Amino acid sequence: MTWTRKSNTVAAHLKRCGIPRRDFLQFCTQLMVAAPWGLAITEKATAAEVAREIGQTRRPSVIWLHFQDCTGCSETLLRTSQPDLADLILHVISLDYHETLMAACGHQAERTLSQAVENNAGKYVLVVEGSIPTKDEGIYVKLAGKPALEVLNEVAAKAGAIIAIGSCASWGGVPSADPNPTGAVGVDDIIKNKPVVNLPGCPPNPYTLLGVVFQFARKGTLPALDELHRPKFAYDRVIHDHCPRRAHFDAGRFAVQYGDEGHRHGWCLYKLGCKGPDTHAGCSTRHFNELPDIWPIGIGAPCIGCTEKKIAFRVPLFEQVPIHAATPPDTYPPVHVSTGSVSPEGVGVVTFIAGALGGAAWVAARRFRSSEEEAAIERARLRDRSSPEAR
Ligand code: FSX
Ligand code: SF4
Ligand code: F3S
Repeated sequence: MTWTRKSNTVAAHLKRCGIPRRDFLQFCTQLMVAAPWGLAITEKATAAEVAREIGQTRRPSVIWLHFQDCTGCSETLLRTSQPDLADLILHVISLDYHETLMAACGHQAERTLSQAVENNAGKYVLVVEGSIPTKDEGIYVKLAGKPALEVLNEVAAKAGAIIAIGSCASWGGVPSADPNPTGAVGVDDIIKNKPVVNLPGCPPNPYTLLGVVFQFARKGTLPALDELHRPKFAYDRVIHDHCPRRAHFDAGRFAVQYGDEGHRHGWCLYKLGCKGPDTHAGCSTRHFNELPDIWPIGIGAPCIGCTEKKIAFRVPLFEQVPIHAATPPDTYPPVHVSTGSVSPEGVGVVTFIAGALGGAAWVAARRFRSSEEEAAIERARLRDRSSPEAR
């Protein structure tokens, strides 16, 4: 069969393979959630409109290179909660080379790579997973006898777009932790003549990757990036701004030890070293594996700042990050106001000011108390109340 431009669209391919439209719509909904703004293909009112947009797109050719990594980035893409969805992802993109997933090996694998590069030269999306060793002429990772550095330079030269998936490919990640024995660096330390989109995270959200791939395939453009070359649509806010445990932080309820009362109650993990206040990522609203609460803080583990170049694998796990914006609720008005003989307007003003000042002092005093400190204070209060002097 001769492939025409039209017959190789996502919609035509899905139809040919008998993939249910329901699955495709579910996938498009996930994409809309992952990129509610900032991506031309998902800025639509309904999943059906996103499906129409993506359906008309030519299946993007993706070449995926692996260097120093744990394969978590590939896992996050394909370890969906429903096998059908993982299958669908492999239908909507054309994954032309991926060492872990393809059946080919040896010379056949080498041929697959060179064919994938030649067949779609200038158009394919190069996805790099893992850091690149640069020490000792890059001998620590070799593919077909060539150092990773050389393979990366060759494949990047003919790529239409380059995406560094994961913290390792973005800036070295785990392998670059001190003392960085292999001289591990990220892709944009090597490739200087083309833009590289960084999708840090250990691992990152797979829909962020798919959103960028489809934006490029459909519009030929890349989304707006921040100063670390991360797409703004996915890395515009810090975890702390929309963390479900934020109310506990504001109220001064902290876990201080794994398994303590505060931890079991789902209180804030700041005192366990949570880096959420300094970490730009969307994990708190876009969970993994399409399952509610499947993300670090959701399962009781502090955020390690895996999307930040200067935090993960650099700052010790239990070290506390500074709070840049100590926000509310220092000025909450009291919920109950007492009335006296003065005019209602006067009462309002006086109680508001007193409440605000008292509330601010109380909240400030409580804010960084742990659950155990709280418990000790409560025990002392009860002791005082039951002492003979108090009676
Ligand atoms: Fe692993 Fe990817 Fe972490 Fe690195 O993710 S999940 S070590 S970012 O390169 O496989
Ligand atoms: Fe959530 Fe961490 Fe902020 Fe606590 S410190 S509210 S756990 S992001
Ligand atoms: Fe990483 Fe923190 Fe999210 S550790 S996965 S940025 S919660």
